Amino acid sequence: MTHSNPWSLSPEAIARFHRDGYLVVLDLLSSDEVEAFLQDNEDVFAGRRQTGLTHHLENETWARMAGHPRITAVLRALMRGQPMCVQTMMLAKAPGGKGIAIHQDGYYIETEPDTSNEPEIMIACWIALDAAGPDNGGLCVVPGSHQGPLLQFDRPQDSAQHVSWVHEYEYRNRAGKTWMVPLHSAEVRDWDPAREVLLTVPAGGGVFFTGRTIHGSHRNESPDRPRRAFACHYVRDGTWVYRTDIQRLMRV
Ligand SMILES: O=C(O)CCC(=O)C(=O)O
Repeated sequence: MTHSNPWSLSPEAIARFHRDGYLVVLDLLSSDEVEAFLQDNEDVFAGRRQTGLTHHLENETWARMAGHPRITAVLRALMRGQPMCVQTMMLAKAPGGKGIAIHQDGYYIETEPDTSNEPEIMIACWIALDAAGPDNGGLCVVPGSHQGPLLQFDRPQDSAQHVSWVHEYEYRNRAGKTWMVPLHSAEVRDWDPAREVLLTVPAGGGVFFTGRTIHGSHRNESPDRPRRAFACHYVRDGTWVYRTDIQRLMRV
């Protein structure tokens, strides 16, 4: 973890990100910023406002959060280029709520070039809006997993722990050719659970991880503590995203 000023990441923090495939920044947002964002999204948590993956393109608060100067300063340092926001997600997990099986984002967001040579051309920023840890379904990562390939995957194996879905997406290449690709919720096959690190992140803290880093979350086992998080995924400018539903990138 780093306690350094996230406006200017230390060379050690940057090196740790490239070694481990993730970096926790404890003080990404102030408590006032977290509170204001939670309040602004009360109707989302109450189910009165629907939000798709591109809600930041129509909602100013989400756009401002995706382009928050602290987040973009960290991204620029880690990505070594101009970040472009691909998608944004509110990940609210009430007590008892299921997690997202352990996966690599490069499977859901295929790009050209892909993430094999430089995993950091795709980076997620996952922001804890509540203190998040092992008991309430916090984020987990497999350190160093970004240095390997995109792995084989199955459907999530434990339906009590993890959500499951199937969806067909339209893809379009740079030349304009389109085709359909069925995707499903994925769980990496044959991974070693002993390598999983269950992160503890305070509200306002963020986790940055690459498109290859194995990560996910488990069920919220807490009786009374929600785990609300906001996740933004970015690619380096010039990277092609194949899925047409998230192809309109936002410069941040
Ligand atoms: O918050 C979670 O449960 C998992 C988040 C995730 O998989 C992601 O942001 O890519």
